[in-house]
Amino acid sequence: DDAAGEALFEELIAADSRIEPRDWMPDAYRRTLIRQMSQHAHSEIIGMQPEANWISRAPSLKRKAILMAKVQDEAGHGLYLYSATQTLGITRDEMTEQLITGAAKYSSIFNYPTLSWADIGAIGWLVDGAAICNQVPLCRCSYAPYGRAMVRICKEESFHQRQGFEILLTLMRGTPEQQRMAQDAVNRWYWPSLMMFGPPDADSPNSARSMAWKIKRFSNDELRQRFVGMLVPQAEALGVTFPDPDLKWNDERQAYDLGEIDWSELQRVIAGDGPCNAQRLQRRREAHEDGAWVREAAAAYAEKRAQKARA
Ligand code: FAQ
Repeated sequence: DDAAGEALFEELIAADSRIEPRDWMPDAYRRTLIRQMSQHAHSEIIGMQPEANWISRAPSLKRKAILMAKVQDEAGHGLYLYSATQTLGITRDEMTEQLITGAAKYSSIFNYPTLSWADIGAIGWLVDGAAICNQVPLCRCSYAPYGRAMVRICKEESFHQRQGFEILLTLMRGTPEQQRMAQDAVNRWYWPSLMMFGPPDADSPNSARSMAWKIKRFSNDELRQRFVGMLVPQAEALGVTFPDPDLKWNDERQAYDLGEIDWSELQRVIAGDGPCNAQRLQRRREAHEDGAWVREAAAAYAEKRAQKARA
């Protein structure tokens, strides 16, 4: 019954153990996981678009092959995450509907344009870097299917991040124009990558409960801080700077002080008013419509097989 289920749930959470799909769980726990995991899946799928924009213009065959593999990895991440989310009792069709009608969120970061080849480097380094910082703790998420999906996803993201770093390193060792291109991409992606961690803790309505349930292991600000700490030495190695004159080491806190983040920009982009929101959703809707014949053919084939089995 519910009382026994709830007691077991609390016990498993307190013991840092895992909740499996068939275990009893509070409705709000289920809802918050469906929310976060489906948004995460949508982010992976929408996140294919800014990078796909450069597949046909990659500077060499090798770069093109690597970029195609990366974009395919993102599709794979989206698919595992949709499958993991389905274990909570929502269908793939429902999730797709929420995405293409604009009812569901996806990460703000994928609403920015990719203006030059250097953006592919900056995305790998900064966006995949932020994704790793946020997702490594999710490998220990209390909901087991999410944690398990994250293990493989994080391994692939680490490769993506090194790939981005290496693109920027190559540009920074190139001509002055290539160096300017790399610096310009870093200037444009730096602040949006910090916004990927979500609003500041004081304005994060979901954090306290998600941390108590051990879905999130660290707060938005803690992870953002950890990310900047990781980036600074890498930026020095690359020879790029960040567009934050107030960024400096604070000896007392043993952490970097950051300049003011423009939170109104994050709110605008989440609300649908970023540079590419309309284009991203439009493309996703077209892809869904273009795939209608595949879904119809698969359904017809399944029906035919079922009929044969009955006969
Ligand atoms: N964008 O109360 P909180 C990738 C929403 S990485 C849009 O703090 P929470 C890899 C939030 O949903 C990107 N919305 O919420 C890749 C909530 O709205 P709701 C995906 C945002 O959940 C790389 C409201 O604001 N990663 O795809 C954002 O506790 C390269 C209040 O916020 C994940 O999804 C934002 N930046 O913490 C792919 C990781 N920030 O739902 C391709 C999993 C906040 O109540 C290429 N997710 N919101 O209507 C998480 O860790 C969490 O959901 C947070 C937000 C940290 C994003």
